[in-house]
Amino acid sequence: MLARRIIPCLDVANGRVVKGIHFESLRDAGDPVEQGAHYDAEGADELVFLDIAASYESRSTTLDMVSRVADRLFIPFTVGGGIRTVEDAGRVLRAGADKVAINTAAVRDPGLVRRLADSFGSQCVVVAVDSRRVEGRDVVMVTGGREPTDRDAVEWAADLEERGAGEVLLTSMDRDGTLSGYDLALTSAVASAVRIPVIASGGAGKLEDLADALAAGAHGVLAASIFHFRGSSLPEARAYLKSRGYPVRP
Ligand code: 0VR
Repeated sequence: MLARRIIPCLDVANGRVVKGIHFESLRDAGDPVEQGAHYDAEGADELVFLDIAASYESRSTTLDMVSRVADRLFIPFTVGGGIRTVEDAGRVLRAGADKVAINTAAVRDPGLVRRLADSFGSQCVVVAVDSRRVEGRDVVMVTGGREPTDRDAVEWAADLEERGAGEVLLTSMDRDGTLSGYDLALTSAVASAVRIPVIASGGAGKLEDLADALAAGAHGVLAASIFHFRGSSLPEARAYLKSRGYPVRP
Protein backbone atom coordinates (compact mmCIF):
# COMPACT_ATOMS: atom_id res chain seq x y z
CA MET A 1 0.00 0.00 0.00
CA LEU A 2 1.28 3.52 -0.88
CA ALA A 3 2.87 5.28 2.09
CA ARG A 4 0.59 7.87 3.62
CA ARG A 5 2.06 11.38 3.69
CA ILE A 6 2.16 14.01 6.47
CA ILE A 7 2.27 17.44 4.78
CA PRO A 8 2.63 20.71 6.69
CA CYS A 9 1.15 23.66 4.81
CA LEU A 10 2.67 27.14 4.91
CA ASP A 11 0.17 29.79 3.85
CA VAL A 12 2.27 32.74 2.73
CA ALA A 13 1.15 36.36 2.39
CA ASN A 14 3.64 39.13 1.57
CA GLY A 15 6.65 36.94 2.38
CA ARG A 16 5.44 35.76 5.81
CA VAL A 17 3.79 32.51 6.90
CA VAL A 18 0.29 33.33 8.12
CA LYS A 19 -2.48 31.26 9.61
CA GLY A 20 -6.12 32.18 9.96
CA ILE A 21 -9.53 30.70 10.57
CA HIS A 22 -11.94 30.18 7.67
CA PHE A 23 -9.26 31.91 5.54
CA GLU A 24 -9.56 35.11 7.63
CA SER A 25 -7.96 36.96 10.64
CA LEU A 26 -4.48 35.89 9.56
CA ARG A 27 -1.82 35.61 12.31
CA ASP A 28 1.92 35.76 11.62
CA ALA A 29 3.55 32.32 11.81
CA GLY A 30 7.15 33.08 10.81
CA ASP A 31 9.50 33.09 7.83
CA PRO A 32 8.57 30.61 5.06
CA VAL A 33 12.11 29.39 4.43
CA GLU A 34 12.95 28.94 8.12
CA GLN A 35 9.60 27.27 8.80
CA GLY A 36 10.10 25.00 5.80
CA ALA A 37 13.58 24.02 6.96
CA HIS A 38 12.18 23.31 10.44
CA TYR A 39 9.57 20.91 9.05
CA ASP A 40 12.13 19.28 6.76
CA ALA A 41 14.42 18.68 9.75
CA GLU A 42 11.43 17.32 11.73
CA GLY A 43 10.79 14.73 9.03
CA ALA A 44 7.86 16.08 6.99
CA ASP A 45 7.21 13.95 3.90
CA GLU A 46 6.38 16.99 1.76
CA LEU A 47 5.48 20.65 2.13
CA VAL A 48 2.90 22.90 0.50
CA PHE A 49 3.53 26.64 0.16
CA LEU A 50 0.34 28.50 -0.63
CA ASP A 51 0.80 32.11 -1.70
CA ILE A 52 -2.69 33.00 -0.53
CA ALA A 53 -2.46 36.67 -1.44
CA ALA A 54 -1.42 36.01 -5.05
CA SER A 55 -4.64 34.75 -6.57
CA TYR A 56 -6.87 37.46 -5.11
CA GLU A 57 -4.46 40.34 -5.74
CA SER A 58 -3.65 38.58 -9.09
CA ARG A 59 0.10 38.88 -8.34
CA SER A 60 2.43 36.19 -9.70
CA THR A 61 3.84 33.72 -7.16
CA THR A 62 6.99 34.99 -5.38
CA LEU A 63 9.66 33.10 -7.24
CA ASP A 64 12.49 34.24 -5.03
CA MET A 65 10.81 32.48 -2.06
CA VAL A 66 10.54 29.32 -4.15
CA SER A 67 14.23 29.34 -5.08
CA ARG A 68 15.32 30.07 -1.48
CA VAL A 69 13.14 27.19 -0.25
CA ALA A 70 14.57 24.91 -2.95
CA ASP A 71 18.12 25.79 -1.79
CA ARG A 72 17.30 24.74 1.78
CA LEU A 73 14.90 21.80 1.48
CA PHE A 74 15.52 18.20 0.44
CA ILE A 75 11.91 16.97 0.55
CA PRO A 76 9.41 17.52 -2.29
CA PHE A 77 7.35 20.70 -2.12
CA THR A 78 4.32 22.06 -3.90
CA VAL A 79 3.70 25.75 -4.63
CA GLY A 80 0.27 27.26 -5.21
CA GLY A 81 -1.29 30.68 -5.37
CA GLY A 82 -1.77 32.88 -8.41
CA ILE A 83 -0.61 30.27 -10.97
CA ARG A 84 -2.73 30.96 -14.05
CA THR A 85 -0.80 29.76 -17.12
CA VAL A 86 1.62 27.07 -18.32
CA GLU A 87 4.30 29.78 -18.29
CA ASP A 88 3.55 30.68 -14.63
CA ALA A 89 3.84 27.00 -13.71
CA GLY A 90 7.08 26.61 -15.70
CA ARG A 91 8.65 29.53 -13.84
CA VAL A 92 7.70 28.01 -10.44
CA LEU A 93 8.96 24.53 -11.39
CA ARG A 94 12.21 25.90 -12.82
CA ALA A 95 12.70 27.91 -9.60
CA GLY A 96 12.75 24.57 -7.79
CA ALA A 97 9.21 23.48 -6.87
CA ASP A 98 8.35 19.82 -7.51
CA LYS A 99 4.63 20.38 -8.08
CA VAL A 100 2.28 23.30 -8.72
CA ALA A 101 -1.19 23.69 -7.21
CA ILE A 102 -3.92 25.49 -9.10
CA ASN A 103 -7.43 26.38 -7.99
CA THR A 104 -8.95 29.58 -9.40
CA ALA A 105 -7.23 29.25 -12.78
CA ALA A 106 -8.59 25.71 -13.29
CA VAL A 107 -12.14 26.89 -12.65
CA ARG A 108 -11.72 29.84 -15.02
CA ASP A 109 -9.96 27.75 -17.71
CA PRO A 110 -10.45 23.97 -17.18
CA GLY A 111 -8.33 23.22 -20.28
CA LEU A 112 -5.31 24.52 -18.36
CA VAL A 113 -5.15 21.25 -16.38
CA ARG A 114 -4.58 19.18 -19.52
CA ARG A 115 -2.07 21.71 -20.87
CA LEU A 116 -0.12 21.54 -17.58
CA ALA A 117 -0.23 17.72 -17.53
CA ASP A 118 0.92 17.58 -21.17
CA SER A 119 3.72 20.10 -20.49
CA PHE A 120 5.08 18.82 -17.18
CA GLY A 121 3.41 15.45 -16.45
CA SER A 122 0.39 14.80 -14.23
CA GLN A 123 2.63 14.13 -11.23
CA CYS A 124 3.45 17.89 -11.16
CA VAL A 125 -0.18 18.98 -11.29
CA VAL A 126 -2.00 19.32 -7.98
CA VAL A 127 -5.52 20.70 -8.24
CA ALA A 128 -6.65 22.55 -5.12
CA VAL A 129 -10.37 22.25 -4.45
CA ASP A 130 -11.54 24.64 -1.71
CA SER A 131 -15.03 23.73 -0.56
CA ARG A 132 -17.67 25.43 1.60
CA ARG A 133 -20.96 23.92 2.80
CA VAL A 134 -23.77 26.07 1.40
CA GLU A 135 -27.36 24.90 1.96
CA GLY A 136 -26.27 21.25 2.24
CA ARG A 137 -24.01 21.37 -0.84
CA ASP A 138 -20.20 21.26 -1.07
CA VAL A 139 -19.64 24.40 -3.15
CA VAL A 140 -16.29 25.01 -4.88
CA MET A 141 -14.80 28.36 -3.82
CA VAL A 142 -12.13 30.37 -5.71
CA THR A 143 -9.93 33.51 -5.35
CA GLY A 144 -8.76 32.64 -1.87
CA GLY A 145 -12.13 31.46 -0.66
CA ARG A 146 -13.84 34.74 -1.56
CA GLU A 147 -15.94 33.69 -4.55
CA PRO A 148 -18.46 30.80 -4.75
CA THR A 149 -18.88 28.92 -8.03
CA ASP A 150 -21.74 26.79 -9.36
CA ARG A 151 -19.56 23.68 -9.09
CA ASP A 152 -19.99 20.77 -6.65
CA ALA A 153 -16.66 19.76 -5.05
CA VAL A 154 -17.04 15.99 -5.65
CA GLU A 155 -18.08 16.36 -9.30
CA TRP A 156 -15.36 18.95 -9.90
CA ALA A 157 -12.65 16.67 -8.46
CA ALA A 158 -13.76 13.87 -10.80
CA ASP A 159 -13.76 16.29 -13.76
CA LEU A 160 -10.23 17.44 -12.85
CA GLU A 161 -8.99 13.85 -12.76
CA GLU A 162 -10.36 13.30 -16.27
CA ARG A 163 -8.47 16.41 -17.38
CA GLY A 164 -5.14 14.96 -16.21
CA ALA A 165 -4.70 16.21 -12.63
CA GLY A 166 -2.20 14.14 -10.65
CA GLU A 167 -3.51 14.82 -7.14
CA VAL A 168 -6.38 16.61 -5.40
CA LEU A 169 -5.66 18.98 -2.49
CA LEU A 170 -9.09 19.09 -0.83
CA THR A 171 -9.57 21.93 1.66
CA SER A 172 -12.69 22.45 3.74
CA MET A 173 -12.93 26.20 4.35
CA ASP A 174 -15.47 25.58 7.10
CA ARG A 175 -12.86 23.52 8.99
CA ASP A 176 -9.81 25.62 8.12
CA GLY A 177 -8.00 26.77 11.27
CA THR A 178 -10.73 25.51 13.65
CA LEU A 179 -8.79 22.51 15.05
CA SER A 180 -12.18 20.72 14.96
CA GLY A 181 -11.10 17.91 12.60
CA TYR A 182 -11.25 17.37 8.84
CA ASP A 183 -14.55 17.23 6.94
CA LEU A 184 -14.55 13.43 6.80
CA ALA A 185 -17.77 13.13 4.75
CA LEU A 186 -16.33 15.42 2.05
CA THR A 187 -12.95 13.65 2.13
CA SER A 188 -14.58 10.24 1.82
CA ALA A 189 -16.91 11.35 -0.99
CA VAL A 190 -14.04 12.80 -3.07
CA ALA A 191 -11.67 9.89 -2.35
CA SER A 192 -14.40 7.50 -3.56
CA ALA A 193 -15.00 9.53 -6.72
CA VAL A 194 -11.39 9.62 -8.02
CA ARG A 195 -8.50 7.17 -8.43
CA ILE A 196 -5.76 9.80 -7.96
CA PRO A 197 -4.47 10.62 -4.45
CA VAL A 198 -6.55 13.00 -2.32
CA ILE A 199 -4.82 15.14 0.31
CA ALA A 200 -7.17 16.10 3.18
CA SER A 201 -6.82 19.70 4.33
CA GLY A 202 -8.51 22.00 6.81
CA GLY A 203 -9.29 21.46 10.48
CA ALA A 204 -6.62 19.12 11.87
CA GLY A 205 -6.54 19.70 15.65
CA LYS A 206 -5.33 16.44 17.20
CA LEU A 207 -3.43 13.37 16.02
CA GLU A 208 -6.60 11.28 15.85
CA ASP A 209 -7.87 13.70 13.17
CA LEU A 210 -4.99 12.66 10.92
CA ALA A 211 -5.88 8.97 11.32
CA ASP A 212 -9.57 9.69 10.73
CA ALA A 213 -8.76 11.43 7.42
CA LEU A 214 -6.63 8.47 6.26
CA ALA A 215 -9.44 6.10 7.28
CA ALA A 216 -11.81 8.23 5.16
CA GLY A 217 -9.60 7.49 2.12
CA ALA A 218 -7.08 10.35 2.04
CA HIS A 219 -3.56 9.49 0.83
CA GLY A 220 -2.05 12.38 2.71
CA VAL A 221 -2.92 14.73 5.52
CA LEU A 222 -2.15 18.43 5.21
CA ALA A 223 -2.10 20.54 8.33
CA ALA A 224 -1.08 24.05 9.30
CA SER A 225 -2.39 25.26 12.67
CA ILE A 226 -1.63 22.07 14.61
CA PHE A 227 2.02 22.20 13.54
CA HIS A 228 2.63 25.97 13.31
CA PHE A 229 1.40 26.64 16.83
CA ARG A 230 3.16 23.49 17.99
CA GLY A 231 0.06 21.65 19.21
CA SER A 232 1.76 18.53 17.90
CA SER A 233 5.10 17.75 16.28
CA LEU A 234 5.78 15.77 13.13
CA PRO A 235 7.64 12.97 14.96
CA GLU A 236 4.61 12.59 17.27
CA ALA A 237 2.26 12.51 14.29
CA ARG A 238 4.39 9.93 12.48
CA ALA A 239 4.70 7.69 15.56
CA TYR A 240 0.96 7.96 16.23
CA LEU A 241 -0.07 7.03 12.69
CA LYS A 242 2.41 4.14 12.73
CA SER A 243 0.90 2.92 16.04
CA ARG A 244 -2.51 3.01 14.35
CA GLY A 245 -1.17 0.75 11.59
CA TYR A 246 -0.89 3.31 8.77
CA PRO A 247 2.03 2.84 6.32
CA VAL A 248 3.96 6.04 7.01
CA ARG A 249 7.62 6.48 6.01
CA PRO A 250 9.97 5.28 8.84
P1 0VR B 1 -5.43 24.06 9.18
O1 0VR B 1 -6.87 23.87 9.53
O2 0VR B 1 -4.79 25.18 9.97
O3 0VR B 1 -4.64 22.77 9.23
O4 0VR B 1 -5.39 24.65 7.66
C1 0VR B 1 -5.07 23.83 6.58
C2 0VR B 1 -5.50 24.57 5.32
O5 0VR B 1 -6.88 24.90 5.33
C3 0VR B 1 -4.73 25.90 5.15
O6 0VR B 1 -3.37 25.67 5.29
C4 0VR B 1 -4.90 26.53 3.76
O7 0VR B 1 -5.34 25.63 2.78
C5 0VR B 1 -5.87 27.67 3.89
N1 0VR B 1 -6.04 28.31 2.61
C6 0VR B 1 -6.57 30.28 1.33
C7 0VR B 1 -6.23 29.69 2.56
C8 0VR B 1 -6.11 30.45 3.72
C9 0VR B 1 -6.34 31.83 3.62
C10 0VR B 1 -6.69 32.42 2.40
C11 0VR B 1 -6.81 31.64 1.26
C12 0VR B 1 -6.69 29.46 0.07
O8 0VR B 1 -6.92 30.07 -0.99
O9 0VR B 1 -6.51 28.22 0.12
